[in-house]
Amino acid sequence: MKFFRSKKDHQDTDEPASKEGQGSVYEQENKTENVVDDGGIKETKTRKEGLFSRLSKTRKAFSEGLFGFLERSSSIDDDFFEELEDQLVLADLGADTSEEIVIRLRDDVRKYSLTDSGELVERLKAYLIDMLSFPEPIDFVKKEGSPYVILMVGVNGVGKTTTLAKISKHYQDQGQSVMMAACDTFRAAAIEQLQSWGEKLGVTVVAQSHGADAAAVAFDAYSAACARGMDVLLIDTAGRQHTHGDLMEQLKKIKKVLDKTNAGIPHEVLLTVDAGNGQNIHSQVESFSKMVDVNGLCVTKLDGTAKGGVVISVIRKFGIPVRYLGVGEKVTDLKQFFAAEFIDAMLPDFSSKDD
Ligand SMILES: Nc1nc2c(ncn2[C@@H]2O[C@H](COP(=O)(O)OP(=O)(O)OP(=O)(O)O)[C@@H](O)[C@H]2O)c(=O)[nH]1
Ligand SMILES: [Mg+2]
Repeated sequence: MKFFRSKKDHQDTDEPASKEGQGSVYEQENKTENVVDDGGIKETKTRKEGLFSRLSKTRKAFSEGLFGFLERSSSIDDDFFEELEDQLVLADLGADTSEEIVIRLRDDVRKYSLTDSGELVERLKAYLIDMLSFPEPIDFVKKEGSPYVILMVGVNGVGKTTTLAKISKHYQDQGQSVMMAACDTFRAAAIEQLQSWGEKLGVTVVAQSHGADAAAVAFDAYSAACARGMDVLLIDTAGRQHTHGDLMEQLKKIKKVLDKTNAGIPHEVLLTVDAGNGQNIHSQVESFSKMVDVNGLCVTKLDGTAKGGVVISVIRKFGIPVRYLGVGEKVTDLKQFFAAEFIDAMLPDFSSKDD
């Protein structure tokens, strides 16, 4: 029998693999309807409109090498696993995660005498979903007497301000009142950029002048948000290189001032990272976490050609959940992160041709 000549019909599995509990919100929000025939490829309506279609370039970058390799392979031996590991590293999964996955797959092949390429990919998907699964995200917690405060941090140009605007829209769509704080007092025109988003979204922006103390702006904004009984306060901050000590200290000060005002705020410190930065993201997560206890990640620019595997390696290494994915420049181009949906969008069903 030739290896990797699957007779299984993997095309029937358009529904993403999901883990009980983890995928339930995703499944509820993405009930599939209308099957659309798109050039011979059957896609559900959900897939066409959702993350699957937005990640088309990333999916290609992520899975093309891997699938090409599986198609070329004719047997499972040590060389096969070695190259499989290389392919996972090339897909930006990082060396440790790739090694861990290959160890698990090796075990499976031995234990279950696997010879089916489709089954191997399904197992790979299940392991990835397992690695990425966190308890369902708490999307919004109404805090007694305090708005829900989110501090946006990250290096320059990764998409912090745009993501902040997208998150504002996300909460507004749920009927929450939102206020913004312009704590990027460093970059010219940053305040105006946030004010412009505020105008578009009908959100009040608390700002001082260029060069003002960012922590003082955060304090003012928090006081104003409390006084007006706002549900959510989103704080924009200046982009800073994680290696820049003074700027990182400034970020710490913003957090300290907020925490003094009301212990436990900000409720979320969201580090925005650009998927295109690949494994560099690891050092960003490390440095920002040390300074401000990052408890969530936003991964932007996944609509581009980034491989996206870094999402997997970062979660694996730091145990910090990814909360949002940026899939374009528009205010609606934001997706909440669900492991099963993400893996489904990154790894299409694999089926090999019959002889
Ligand atoms: N394609 C794409 N572009 C994005 C995404 N998110 C942000 N951008 C673009 O990235 C550029 C920088 O976005 P900003 O939101 O200003 O980034 P920032 O991190 O606030 O930048 P600084 O404040 O200068 O550090 C803009 O052109 C955005 O439109 C995304 O998910 N996809
Ligand atoms: Mg900005």
